[in-house]
Amino acid sequence: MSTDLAVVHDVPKLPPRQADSHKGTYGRVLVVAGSCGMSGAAILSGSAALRGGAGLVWVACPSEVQEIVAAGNPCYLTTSIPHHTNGTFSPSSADHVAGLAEKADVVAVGPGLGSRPDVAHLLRTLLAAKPDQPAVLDADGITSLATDPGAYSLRPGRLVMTPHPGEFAKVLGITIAEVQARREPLAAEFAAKHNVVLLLKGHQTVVTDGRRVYRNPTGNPGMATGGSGDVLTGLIAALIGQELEPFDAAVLGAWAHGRAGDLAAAELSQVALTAADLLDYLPKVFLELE
Ligand code: NPW
Ligand code: AMP
Ligand code: MG
Repeated sequence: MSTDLAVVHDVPKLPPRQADSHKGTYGRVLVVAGSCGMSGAAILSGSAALRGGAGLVWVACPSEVQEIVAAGNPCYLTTSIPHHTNGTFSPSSADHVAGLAEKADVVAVGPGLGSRPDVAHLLRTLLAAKPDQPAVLDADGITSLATDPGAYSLRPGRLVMTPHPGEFAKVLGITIAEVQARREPLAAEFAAKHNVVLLLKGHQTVVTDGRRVYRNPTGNPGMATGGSGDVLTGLIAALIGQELEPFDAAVLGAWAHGRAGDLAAAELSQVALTAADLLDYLPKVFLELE
């Protein structure tokens, strides 16, 4: 199947900002992320959406971590998701999140949420509520739904999924070695089957919609550090909020994320690189793109 894919070489650009514009012009992003112990994932994704140029970012996180997440960045808004005392979500939590998504242009869902049946229910409710709204699904958002794969098809043509090989292996029910041996054909088959954009992370990240494929040349092993992927999730959502189509946003997001990692590694070393550094180097990447 991969031989039939059109290879994309050009990285799309964001449209230039117009003088007569305001924050509503650049997209309202809702990030649904975080949990006790993984509040950092929500902070990184929300901050990346801001660094990616989103006009307004809301981070919806479990109420028990809202204060921590709010303290992580003064530039996004936070909103809490009600939950049981053990951290799990009820059906009304799911309806609450679907209601929050009503006013967003794009949602970014999954980092640090936990991989559990109640998360799967919350995500199915959210994805089913607004099928035309673009969404980025990552991390626990992807693995929670492995038992409900029909949910991946709930936003035809509007969903970007960003698994690492371990997450994709769980979704497909195969080993990580099997994923790595056939990265491109497996990604393309999945993308075509569910009508999603599939971004398979790692050395030479692959982005495909089942018809086209982009092989990302940027990035380095310094990015193999906790939270790197959470940054990518928010970044891609921000690019979609600025009117890029999901495939184009995934391509530009993968390229810019890797480029930020390369610029950061050149000054800070691959060894010392952290996910927060990716946020700090994204501005240099956007300057290069202007
Ligand atoms: P192994 O065993 O290491 O070789 P998980 P996670 C494999 C949140 N985070 N190539 C890996 O393989 C995330 O958002 C929160 C090959 C292992 O088997 C998630 O919600 C942070 N294999 C949650 O934590 C910072 C690869 O996948 C498995 C691979 C769990 O996410 C950290 C691990 O996957 C984190 O982002 C590759 N390139 N990459 C925070 N500060 O709040 C991974 N694997 O169990 O889903 O663990 O990726 O850490
Ligand atoms: P995650 O595992 O979800 O935190 O995502 C890790 C991010 O860092 C992905 O965007 C990967 O493509 C990137 N990354 C990790 N290791 C490498 C590597 N060896 N070369 C290039 N990019 C990498
Ligand atoms: Mg991740």
